Amino acid sequence: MSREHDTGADTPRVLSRRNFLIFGGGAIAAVAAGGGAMAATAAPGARGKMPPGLVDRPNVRQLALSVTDGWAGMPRELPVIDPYFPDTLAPAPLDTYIFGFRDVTGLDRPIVQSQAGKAQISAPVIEATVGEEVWITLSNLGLLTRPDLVDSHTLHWHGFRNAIPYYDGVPETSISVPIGRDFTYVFRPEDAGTYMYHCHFEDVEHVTMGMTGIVFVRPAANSAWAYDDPDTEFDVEMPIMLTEFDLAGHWNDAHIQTSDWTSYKPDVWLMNGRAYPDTLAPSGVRDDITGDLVPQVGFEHLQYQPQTSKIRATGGQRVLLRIANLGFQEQTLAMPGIDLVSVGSDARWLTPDQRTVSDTLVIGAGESRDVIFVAPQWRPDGNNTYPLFNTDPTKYRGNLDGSDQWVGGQRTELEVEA
Ligand SMILES: [Cu+2]
Repeated sequence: MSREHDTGADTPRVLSRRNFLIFGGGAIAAVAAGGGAMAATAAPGARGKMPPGLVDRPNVRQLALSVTDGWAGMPRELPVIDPYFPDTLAPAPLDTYIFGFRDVTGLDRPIVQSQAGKAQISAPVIEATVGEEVWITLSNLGLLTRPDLVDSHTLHWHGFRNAIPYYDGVPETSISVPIGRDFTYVFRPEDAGTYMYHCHFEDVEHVTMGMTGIVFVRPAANSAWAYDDPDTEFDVEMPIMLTEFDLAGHWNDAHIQTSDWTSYKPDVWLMNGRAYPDTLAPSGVRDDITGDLVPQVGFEHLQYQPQTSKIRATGGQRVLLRIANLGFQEQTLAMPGIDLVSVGSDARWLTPDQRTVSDTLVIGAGESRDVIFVAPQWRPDGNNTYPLFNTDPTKYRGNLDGSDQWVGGQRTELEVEA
């Protein structure tokens, strides 16, 4: 397989990181530091829990996210890609350099600081309800493997219809958060649906390095409806964030090499930050004392990819898939034999005559879909798993001996339980 890995020396068309920092990022960071005095900020090491008790009134949901770098683990079955994978700088059993968000809500500040270098992919799901205010304090903990990179970060709520520039997280027009500082974003969601969030600072790089997450906005009427419509009622919901990794780009970032992201060529395709078969492994949890993510036994390489994509339901239950794509490619997913009813598209409710019923859905980069299906009845013959997978056979790597073509791709399954 031919791959191009540009050192950047012959790509004057592309604004390099350093040029960006000189011409844009430096000025932006200065604005951010100045603007931070107006907004809610605190120096690291200040007392209190995250978020630091900014407001005390009803209908305000307060969350805290930190941003840092770290290491993730791709499937053990993946073939070597010399020299990019596995990355020799990675601490075992991890193998791939990432940037990412962490949920640090409720943690003491020194504990938050101890999570520097422990990013996760994909980012924690943010849940909100129409009528609430959502305050999200973002703390930039810096990058431990690349202390030379003084990148700021932002939180951009993708698809949010009531955005104002101040809280929109686009650094060219607004605040970004420098290393060692906090900034609190305030949102007032008015429209139910499945949204996304991502960092918008050098966003091609930061997004593909792992700074992507899903936002659920629930209707005020009923938290078990996807939209303000009883036809969108569900029993079980599953977020599925689609992304891809060009592993050479991740290696380049870890090894202080420049990537030309215009030669982006993914090697693995992820659901919730994991490639098949890791998509099926159980979710990890956060230890609220140490602040650390704790993997399930036997899945230590998934410590920083805590979200499963395995769907579990009993026969007849209504399952809502909230699918978002923050990769750079369009993807087609299929669930053969299951009627997927589209009830929302890009966080917009679909009227009954706009809905489609198919076992296949197409989702472009930056788009989201809400689909509901009814789980089949449990079968005593033991055939109770139904795959949900990317239909493009080139978007898998396969394993070493060719016995499992699906390894490294976007594939999960529904398991119907008795
Ligand atoms: Cu960022």
